[in-house]
Amino acid sequence: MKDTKGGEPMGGTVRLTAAQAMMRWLSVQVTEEGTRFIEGVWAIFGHGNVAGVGEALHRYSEVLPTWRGQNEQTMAHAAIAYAKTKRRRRAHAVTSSIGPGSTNMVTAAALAHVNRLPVLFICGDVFANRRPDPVLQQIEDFDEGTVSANDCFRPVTRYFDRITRPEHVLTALPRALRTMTDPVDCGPVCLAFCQDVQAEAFDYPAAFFEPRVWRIRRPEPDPVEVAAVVDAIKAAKAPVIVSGGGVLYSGAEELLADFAARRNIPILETQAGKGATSFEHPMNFGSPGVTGSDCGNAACEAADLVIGVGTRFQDFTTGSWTVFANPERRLVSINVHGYDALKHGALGVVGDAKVTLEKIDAALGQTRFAAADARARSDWHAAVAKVTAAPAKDANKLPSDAQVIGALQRVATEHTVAMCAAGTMPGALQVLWQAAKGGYHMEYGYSCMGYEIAGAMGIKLAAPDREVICFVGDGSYMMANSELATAVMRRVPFTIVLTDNRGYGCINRLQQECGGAEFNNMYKDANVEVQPEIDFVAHAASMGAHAEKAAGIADLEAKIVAARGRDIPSVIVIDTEAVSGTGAGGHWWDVAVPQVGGPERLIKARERYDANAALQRVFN
Ligand SMILES: Cc1ncc(C[n+]2csc(CCOP(=O)(O)OP(=O)(O)O)c2C)c(N)n1
Ligand SMILES: [Mg+2]
Repeated sequence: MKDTKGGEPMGGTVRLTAAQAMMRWLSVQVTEEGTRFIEGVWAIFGHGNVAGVGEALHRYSEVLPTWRGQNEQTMAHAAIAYAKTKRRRRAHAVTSSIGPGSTNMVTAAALAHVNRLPVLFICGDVFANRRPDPVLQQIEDFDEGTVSANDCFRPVTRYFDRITRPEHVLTALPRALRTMTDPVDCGPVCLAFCQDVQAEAFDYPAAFFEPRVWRIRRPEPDPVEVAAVVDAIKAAKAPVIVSGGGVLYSGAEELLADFAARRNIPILETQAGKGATSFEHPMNFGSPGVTGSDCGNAACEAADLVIGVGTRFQDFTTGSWTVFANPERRLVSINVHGYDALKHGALGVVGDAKVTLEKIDAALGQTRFAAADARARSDWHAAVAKVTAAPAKDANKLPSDAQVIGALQRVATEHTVAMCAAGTMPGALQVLWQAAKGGYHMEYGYSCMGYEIAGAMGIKLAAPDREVICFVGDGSYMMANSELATAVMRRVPFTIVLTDNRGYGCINRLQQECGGAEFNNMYKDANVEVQPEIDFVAHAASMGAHAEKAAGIADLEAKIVAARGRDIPSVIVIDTEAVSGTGAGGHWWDVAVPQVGGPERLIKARERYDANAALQRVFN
């Protein structure tokens, strides 16, 4: 029965194509604040989505905007950075044609999966009716008729569905939104949308298109688990808190800062958690592990209780499980997912970080620990000041990455966000960057080269009032830079600091630490006929960005400040040296060194490796 009121079908059914139904439905899924959960859709069209999804996006463009990018992977990076900046409360969709457009996004899906961030992949798929088989870009599996290129998304999405009938939209879409708005399961969703089905009509129930509010719930912890953790904290003498991304997603920043201050518990921030507590907070001891601060790692080594809050305990955080070295130490993990809460033999509490901390706090009474080592903390700040200080005026050598960070530090405000993903800078920033609250965005779950520029655009779209500083190495820039053109077109301003050290500096250092010869990382050690002279300024300028080269650290500072007035991205290229790395802090990282073979440096490296590996403690 068709029931119309004021021209709009009500109560009965609405005849739409499956793609039209999808876009219409997405346009009315809202957050508690009343904004669309899926703000809009990044799109590159091909035969697998132009006629179905493309037509539908055009039809609903007033209520669900479409944005054109340059590469499916980097469009998805922008989407992911947007969702991370919005603390998973809003997201973007990305649509691709079938085949290469889709598989271009598999890396981005993995990135979102590791980082537990919501993004909706709407991938064109082969014909459900199989009439034109094999359609252009169909991979054809010899053994399985239902396999398509989109099956690559299965291990890297939290929900995967293939829409092979128009009515599948009725079940697939609510499941997709459920996954993206669930704090426990939150992650990427792939809806593989058969291209013929996109265009097929169906009589959808009109009620399906009623607006729906998606509230992010706060799971309460089990009281017995809370009590066990409270007992463990009361029994401890020297606890530390490892503060991860979950603190930000649950909005537990203030509570955690206050909890730590009242009870004298040092906070160590992971890459995902950095910036939850301002660096000025007296209990902020920097970072733990491989890219840890000296005072932070000293606190970790002495700790008899490690309290993880919203952390996955990845190897950088734990120094591959060597940094929490006290033989008496126990591990507590507060996490919204049991998978993380029970890792490595931890005493776990499954629950929202904020609610769980509130309950632990209430039950702890007056528990307060001996004053943390304020001297170690101030010594650390002095060490940071030393490596980040501006070079002497007459210094006739290239600046280090640490000095580049120092330049930003001196001109930064409370609005500045430093962002990065791969290379030397993530470690250097975690150790050295003194972040104001909310002033840090690092993709270090997947550490994906090429996230940086598109990611910076995504941050700026989510937080227009922030000054976004994107650190990118020459290697990452070469891997993916083309969303710079998108940012120019869309007038999304941010500042890129491109550190050109002529190669993969961080991996070159790692190679040597592992006893290897310098090989295939820096251009000087690569199999090339001529050494490249890549003009990054000209390259970035060709896409319409404001681009210039900084003559040195003082000039870099001036250029960062000058960029603030522009409405387009600014790219500041600076030549840097590749030897120093982070320059301070640090801890062992498990990267396996060959067990047999020479030369001497390799044998020595393996001896060091064995000695460190013997210190690993992988179970509580
Ligand atoms: C997609 C991808 N490929 C490879 C790596 C491994 N990797 C990590 S950092 C790096 C080199 C980065 O070079 P650059 O951006 O120039 O930074 P630098 O260390 O020289 O400052 C490589 C190859 C990665 N993280 N991501
Ligand atoms: Mg480099």
